Amino acid sequence: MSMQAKKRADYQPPVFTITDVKMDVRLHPTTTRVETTSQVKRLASEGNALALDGDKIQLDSVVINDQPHSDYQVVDGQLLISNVPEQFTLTIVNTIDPQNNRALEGLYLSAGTYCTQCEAEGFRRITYYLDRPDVLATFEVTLHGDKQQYPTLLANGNPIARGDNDDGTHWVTWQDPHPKPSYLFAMVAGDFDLLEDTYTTSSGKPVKLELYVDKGKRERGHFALASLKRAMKWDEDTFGLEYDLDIYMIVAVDFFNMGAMENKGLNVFNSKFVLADQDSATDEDFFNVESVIAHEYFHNWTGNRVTCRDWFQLSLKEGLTVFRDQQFSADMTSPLSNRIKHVRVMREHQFAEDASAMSHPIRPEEVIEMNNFYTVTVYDKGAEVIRMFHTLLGPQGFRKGMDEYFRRHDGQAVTCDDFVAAMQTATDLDLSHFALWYSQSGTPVITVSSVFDDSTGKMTVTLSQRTAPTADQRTKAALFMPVTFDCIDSQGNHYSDDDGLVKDGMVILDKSELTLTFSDVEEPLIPVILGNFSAPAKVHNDLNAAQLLNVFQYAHDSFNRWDALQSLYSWCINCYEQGTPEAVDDTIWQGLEAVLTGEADNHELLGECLVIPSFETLCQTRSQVDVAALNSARDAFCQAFSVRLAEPLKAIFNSISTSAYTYSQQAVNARRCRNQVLVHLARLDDQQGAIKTQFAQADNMTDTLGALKAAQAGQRQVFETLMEEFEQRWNQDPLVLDKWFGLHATTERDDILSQLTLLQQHPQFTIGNPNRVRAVVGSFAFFNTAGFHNLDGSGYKFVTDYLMELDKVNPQVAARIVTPLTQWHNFSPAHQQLMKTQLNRLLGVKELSSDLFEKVSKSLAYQSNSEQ
Ligand code: B3K
Ligand code: ZN
Repeated sequence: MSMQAKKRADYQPPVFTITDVKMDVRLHPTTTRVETTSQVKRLASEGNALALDGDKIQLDSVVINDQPHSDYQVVDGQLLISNVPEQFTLTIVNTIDPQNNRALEGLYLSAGTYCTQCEAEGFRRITYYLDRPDVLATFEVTLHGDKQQYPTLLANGNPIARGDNDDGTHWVTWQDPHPKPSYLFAMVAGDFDLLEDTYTTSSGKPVKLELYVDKGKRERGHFALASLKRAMKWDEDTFGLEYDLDIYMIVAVDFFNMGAMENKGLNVFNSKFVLADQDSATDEDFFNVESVIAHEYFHNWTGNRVTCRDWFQLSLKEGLTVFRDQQFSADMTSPLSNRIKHVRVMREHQFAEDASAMSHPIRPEEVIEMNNFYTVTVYDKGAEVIRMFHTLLGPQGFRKGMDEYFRRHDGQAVTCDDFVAAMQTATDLDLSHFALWYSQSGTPVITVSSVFDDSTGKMTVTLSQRTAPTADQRTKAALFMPVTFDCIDSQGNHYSDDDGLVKDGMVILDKSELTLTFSDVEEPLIPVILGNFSAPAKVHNDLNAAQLLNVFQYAHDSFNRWDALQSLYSWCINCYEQGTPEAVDDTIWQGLEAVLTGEADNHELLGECLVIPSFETLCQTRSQVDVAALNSARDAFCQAFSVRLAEPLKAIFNSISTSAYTYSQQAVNARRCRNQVLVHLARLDDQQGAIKTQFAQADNMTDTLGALKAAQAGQRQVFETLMEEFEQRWNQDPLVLDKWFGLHATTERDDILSQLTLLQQHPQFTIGNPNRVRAVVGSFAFFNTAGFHNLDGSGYKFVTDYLMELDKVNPQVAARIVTPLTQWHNFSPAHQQLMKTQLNRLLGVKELSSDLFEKVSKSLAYQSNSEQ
């Protein structure tokens, strides 16, 4: 494990490459034997030795061209083999220990299933190899395992042979004809329920679809399989992309560090993103299953066929694939709620990352631990950048650019620059300035200022942009941004600018400042910008409450309408924070009442508009946050919201019927809206009955959980009772129980730490399972505002103590959960001090992982930067 940063600028092409690999793997819990035979070829003259990556493996022998070779040494985790020919066959035998692999990287054995996770650098835990994405080889893998315990033996590609051995084991040989980097390698062995289907591609090729789930979970797999078929069809229709093997397999496992992995032909999934039925999964779970299934499938082209040259280019595949899955989900469900979902992720998490010590461009410049860079910046901001290409080029231009990208680079390992160059062929627009999005970190702020001259009837609106310095980069330049622009008056009339700079509702902001002029204006107009969140920016647009309500009423863009209410809520909460709640006067409450009554039947928009901005989102427009003050201001506003709007809220609640469950967009919108209303109603004393009734009568998990969340927000007594009932019902179902763990961990109560300790003693809890750990400790650190930020420092200490344990087991997950601590700079000095104390404790840990080391040390270094 190296604590040394690698730099993007230091990329060197490989000195050797490997073209074909044959592996023979004999599974054993603690001593799995791996024999790897590779065809190795020298590409460049420098250096004599072949340097192979390896980690936590025991080397048994090295053979070159059938001759034992002893001229090698292991230095800093690398196997250096000297005196090798220009081209040769290399056979390495080594042993690994899957059972004690609790980091869940490489080959591991958990809950009776063997599986692998190789991205980013996990293959080196299986054998010594050129473990870098620009070395592409074909693989043939023979897997041996006990026939009774592991009737299913899988690897990438197509099965070509199988047989039984005399000792009760059996074997299967798999061949993947597509050259691939080692990070896409996968093996699975276990005893599963299998769901099968076929899909015929648009050119008429049949593909076998196989979904492997835990025994007894078969019925929960149908939705995932149907989602896969929808994704396959969509990619053909939208991008002309077909699947390229005879078989596509998905395996769901319970122990997994993240969502899923796009291994060629053999995706491995966290069971959370496969298993779904109406009893056990919420609408959101269904949505996530479909979107992750699609995401991994789409990687087959954007990631696998065209892969990354080096890990700094990660956004090449991730940003693009997230954008593709977002477009798919929008087409399958609804564009508006999807867009709002993306924006919430950006505002709650990505903006916070950009403002933290971990700030990095979507194409990072410097990395210590690659696993730390699977971030909201690389993924979600990366997808926003791809979306801007789509906006600027239009759907047809974008498709043309994508076609060119595949034409040029199919089968290659390439860079983000290559992607931009392919897109450039599809547009007259010069994309060189736009490409700054790849190298500049930080969130641009667009400030809108307007001047109205009563005497001339002229109005000017100036848009200016500025990106503040970030931890990783001091100087910033103006970005190239497509900015949606609309201008309205208090009656809802829309205006065009004199010079026609706004074209089709869009203006390009590519300088630090841009001014638009409007003539024949009778009152100050209201500029409405960044419709559909057309660029990943913050907006300062100083509109008052009446103007925000006008925007809600008249703006063309639904996202702008939703956003106007978000700004209004934020403004109201600010009044409560400042001790002037009366500034939220009757006209505002009447305006909000009009929103509720006017949109009562528009469940989609209303369901979103009834969500008060989260604490995390509010933090992004504030600095040095006094946590208790902001949290109680938010609570007080929510309380007032429930009381002042009780009647229209009740009317909406009663108007939405709860008919038998279906997963259709209309039904999802209705449930979301009704459950959101219930959260507000829960704050009223007389609404216990509604919650209990819903809990008792629900025929689906969405409404059950809706009742629990409402009770958590406003009826603690009821909450406790219902939670007990829920636990009894779902005690044996860990995936469902995670929801229960999460609800307990996010409940704000004085004895929360002893509650957390109890949760950790629950028979279903284990530190070895990332889903459990995230549900309990992750939920607490990320979302229990009062508990985590308690000014006695106990929340920070609790999380830190836990991370010290977790880091020894699973550093990747530990490094995720440390994130809220590293964002100390958002909070008031008293919090900062307490958080930094805990970060310092972590830094003092002997043998801290590179994962935690990178995040903690950067975070503490940021301290000295900002104090300079
Ligand atoms: N490519 C994987 C993520 C791998 C994470 C490695 N720490 C899943 C995805 O983005 O589809
Ligand atoms: Zn991905």
